[in-house]
Amino acid sequence: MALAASLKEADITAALAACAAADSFNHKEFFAKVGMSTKSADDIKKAFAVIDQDKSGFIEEDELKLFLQNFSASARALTDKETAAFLAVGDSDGDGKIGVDEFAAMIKA
Ligand SMILES: [Ca+2]
Repeated sequence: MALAASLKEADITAALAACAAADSFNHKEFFAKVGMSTKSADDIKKAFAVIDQDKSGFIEEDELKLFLQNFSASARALTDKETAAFLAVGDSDGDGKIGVDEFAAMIKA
């Protein structure tokens, strides 16, 4: 995976293990554990481009739901509840999707 290449495998494993149970995903904890909180703005833009699978320039709800699978193909999908909560945190302009600036703000918050 393109995202995994810029992160430590052990960090990804630990971050995914911490949210293995349904409804246990916490974006702040995940971004910190996986090592994204300390990444440069440029690296965060690259990560955004991977998660934005259809290259629409936004992370939509369906892409957000499969967020964890960008880190490991065998990771679970987020539950509807987690996806909605994640979107609500990131979507500061209320357009129902997450832009690159909103994504960066969420990681650095
Ligand atoms: Ca998209």
